[in-house]
Parts: sequence; C-alpha cells; structure tokens
Amino acid sequence: MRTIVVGGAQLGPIQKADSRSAVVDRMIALVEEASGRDCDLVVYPELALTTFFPRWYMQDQDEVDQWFETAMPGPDTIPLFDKARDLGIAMSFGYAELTSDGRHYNTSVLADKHGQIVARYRKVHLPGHDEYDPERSHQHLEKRYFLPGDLGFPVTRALGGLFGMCICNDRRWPETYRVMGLQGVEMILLGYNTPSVNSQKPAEGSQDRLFHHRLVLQAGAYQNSTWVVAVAKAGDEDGHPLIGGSMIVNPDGKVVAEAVSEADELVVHACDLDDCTFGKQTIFDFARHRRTEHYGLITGQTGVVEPRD
Ligand code: ING
Repeated sequence: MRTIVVGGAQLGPIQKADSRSAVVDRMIALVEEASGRDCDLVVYPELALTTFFPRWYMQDQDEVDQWFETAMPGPDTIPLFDKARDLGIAMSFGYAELTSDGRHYNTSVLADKHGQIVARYRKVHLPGHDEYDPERSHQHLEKRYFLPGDLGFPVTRALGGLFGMCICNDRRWPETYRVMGLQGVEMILLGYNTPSVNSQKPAEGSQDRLFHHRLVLQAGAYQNSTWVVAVAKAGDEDGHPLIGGSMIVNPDGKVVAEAVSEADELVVHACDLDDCTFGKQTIFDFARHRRTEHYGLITGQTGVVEPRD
C-alpha cells in the first residue's frame, strides 16, 4: 500500500476586484481543513490566485502583466507555502507565470511536504483565440496572453510515487495522458477554469460541459492506469459562470469522490498508488501491447489530411 490522502481544494469564484491575499486566505483555510482530514496532498485549481482574466480583452501589456506572478513563492503566496509546510502537506496549484526574461505561461507547480517546489508544468494546449472575437458571447484569450508550454509533460518522483501535472484544456487531449503514461505516471494533478457555456455554441450548457469533463478524465485515467485529480475554480465570476465538478478518478476510470457545490470545497479520498499496478501490468502493459509502427501520424502530422479518393 502506498496511500496518499488527497484533498481536491476546489475554489469558488474569484472576482476581478478580489485581492490575491484574500484568495490566499481562502486557500489557507482549505489546507487547514485538509490537515484536519489527514491529507498528505492538496490540489488547487488552474490560475488559482486570480479571476479567470483571459475572458477580458486587454491591449495594454502592463494591465495584462498585473495578473502574473514574477516569483513563486512571492509576497502574496509565502503565507500559503509556510502554512502548508508547517502542516506537512504537499500542494499543487496553478498561476500565471511571468519569467525573468519576459515569457508568459499558464503554469502549475508541485511543492513537497517541506514547501519546496519539486515540479513545474506549463500549459501546452491553449484553447481559444488571440484577437477580440465579436462573434463570441464571451472571450477566451489564452492564446493572446500565454505562450504554449515549453516543458513537455514531465513526471516526477515525489511522495513515494510518480506524479504528473496538466492544466484544464490539456485534459481533453489523449496525448497529454499517454505521454505521462509512457513515463509510468501514477497520479495526474490538474486544475481547470471551464466556462459553463460554450461561447460559440449557446445550446451547449453546463451539463454538456460536465459530461465532456467527466468523459475525458475517466478515459485518461483508465487508458493509462493512473489516478487523476481534477480541481475547479467554479461559480459566477463577474457574471461569467464556471463549472464545478472537481473529482478524483481511480486508475480503473471510476469517479471515487466529487464536489457537490460551486464554492470553496475540499474533496478528499485515500488514493493507493499501488492500485495503478494491475492495469499497467495487464491490459495497459504498453511494452507488450502497443504497436508504435502504426502510430506515426500522431507526432508526424498536426492537422487532418483526408484520403484523396
Ligand atoms: N478552459 C476550457 C477547457 O478546456 C474550453 C476551455 C471549454 C475549451 C470547453 C473547449 C471546450 O476546459 C480552459 N481554461 O482551458
């Protein structure tokens, strides 16, 4: 048994006017609750420190940069790192990263129980668009504000197991899970901010969004025999609703814990990393079953090329 008690720390809405320190206070309350429930690890959402600012069209780079962190931990987040370290709890969370040489990423980090950052991930699959789109009911400007991640999908030895991270839209792409699966990943941590409505397809509402959300998490977990911990920033941010649905999925693809609200809520489950082993040694023993000689299109081609006849 290699049991990790995981707390998915869903955050309710963060308004554009909310300060980082007010958000960090909420995150600290969640890690304190996690301590009371014997958690070893707490997972927070994507862009956990601020509102989902890519919904806002901005032209002034100084205005954009105010949403980014230039240090991690930084002045606003040191209290959170200190509290998690004092409680002996590892944590993962997402934030907007501005590097010292001026590159902008949608990033997540994993800190161990001593408060040391042991892994970093930068979002690879950026959804949306890079210019104002008047046809959309709301903007989704991640391609405007972030660069595609440059770190790939690393898997790190931590907490006695093999951990990977991804972010939000990444969860919709099977390549995300498989690249980590090929490194033996046993638990994938991801945060998300998912609008409840499709800005281009008003008929697609929150129930459809939640269906696709569950579908891709369960498939990714099962097809790579790994735990998946997915944590939302949820609720109404300045009139823009985000889905909840934070959940923990086991290596068999089954949902074992799920949030019931769109507010700050801790979703806890004792995850035995050894539960990954059976799938990895039988149906998804990649070395025995995969036929890579037939998979060339997956990395050799980006878009669709239809057969001529
Ligand atoms: N949000 C959304 C997500 O992938 C999206 C964007 C929603 C794309 C639904 C396609 C369909 O969950 C982020 N932040 O990636």
